Amino acid sequence: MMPSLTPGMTSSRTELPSVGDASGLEPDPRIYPEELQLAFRNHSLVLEGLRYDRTPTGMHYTLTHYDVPYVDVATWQLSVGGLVDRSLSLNLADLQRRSTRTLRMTMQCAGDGRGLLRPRPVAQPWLVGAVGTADWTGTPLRGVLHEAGLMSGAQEVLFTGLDRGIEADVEQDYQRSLPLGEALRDDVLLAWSMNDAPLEPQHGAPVRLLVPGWYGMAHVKWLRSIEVLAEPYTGYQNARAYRYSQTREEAGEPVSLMRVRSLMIPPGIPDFLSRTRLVRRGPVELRGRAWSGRSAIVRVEVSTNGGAAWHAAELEPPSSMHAWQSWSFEWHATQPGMHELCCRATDAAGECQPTEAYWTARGMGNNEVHRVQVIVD
Ligand SMILES: Nc1nc2c(c(=O)[nH]1)N[C@H]1C(S)=C(S)[C@@H](COP(=O)(O)O)O[C@H]1N2
Ligand SMILES: [Mo]
Repeated sequence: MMPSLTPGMTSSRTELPSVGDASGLEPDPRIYPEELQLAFRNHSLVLEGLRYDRTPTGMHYTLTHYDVPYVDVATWQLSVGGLVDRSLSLNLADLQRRSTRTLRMTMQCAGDGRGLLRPRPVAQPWLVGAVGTADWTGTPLRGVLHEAGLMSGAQEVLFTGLDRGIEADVEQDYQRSLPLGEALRDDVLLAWSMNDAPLEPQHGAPVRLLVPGWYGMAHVKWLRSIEVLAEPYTGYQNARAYRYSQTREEAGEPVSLMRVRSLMIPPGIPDFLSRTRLVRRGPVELRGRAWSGRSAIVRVEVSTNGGAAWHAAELEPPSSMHAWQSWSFEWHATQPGMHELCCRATDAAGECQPTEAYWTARGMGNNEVHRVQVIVD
């Protein structure tokens, strides 16, 4: 049941080891060593980190499909080409001379919650917390595209990173495209700074794309080229990986804007291994964050009995249009014993987090209610 990584299997692509069966789904809740290896490389936000409106950089989640590339800023260049009047080649100083903008933005990986699914899609086994909020500084992409001059027939913009690897037997650069209309939004940035400091290597240094509202996969790190296309891009990350589908073969809908979500800061103190919480009898302040890339959050509710009854939480306005909102709820913990605390948010479009997992074959967009086990002492 537990295949191990096979050392030295590098001679031919057909010999790359695979985990689980061909469907990529695993009914056994125990994770494979290969998933654990990914989990160490790609860490989530510790839930107590939800206390900070702006996530300290080292606490911000990170997700890298292949390797973090080593980039020499002194020689780094960003090329802009394709359906443009003039191709550009820009270095970091060229970008930083342009108009700059800073925005506070919440970003979440589309795969967050994948590890909670049954059966489980075998990939990065996020539980909860592949999310963070940072102040990002950069220059609007729109200005750069206009300087290059868009030719008629331009439809999409393709972003390529400096990282390369193999997924589903396809050797590839990490690439994602955006529809032209999204790429021209004035809040889509070429960003070189996170939380008032130069980007750290794992977050895409020297320059990454930022697309507020979209799940993480759109925010291409270690940018090396921007290419304007006449047709929708059909590469792996757009056409196959980030899809909502019931089987891995089915095309399904593309993953784009973040679905409504909320998380709770676990109250009390944790048991080291299980993370079950211990709280004292009496008033307990429950707090957390809620966000949606689709529309504003209008309501957050809390349940203290596993979702049998829901109560409205206090909701604070966001510190910025693209940032999560803080919520709080005073719980009177009177009954000793085990309790399951839950939170769920509803957005202005009427979307509410489901009680059951949102299951897709690639484990995208699972926004089920967040549950925290607590023992009242
Ligand atoms: N070049 C490149 N960009 C990338 C990725 C990647 O693997 N390579 N991962 C994407 C995914 S899936 C996510 S969730 C975010 C994570 O950004 P972070 O590591 O800065 O939190 O980066 C996105 N941009
Ligand atoms: Mo992601």
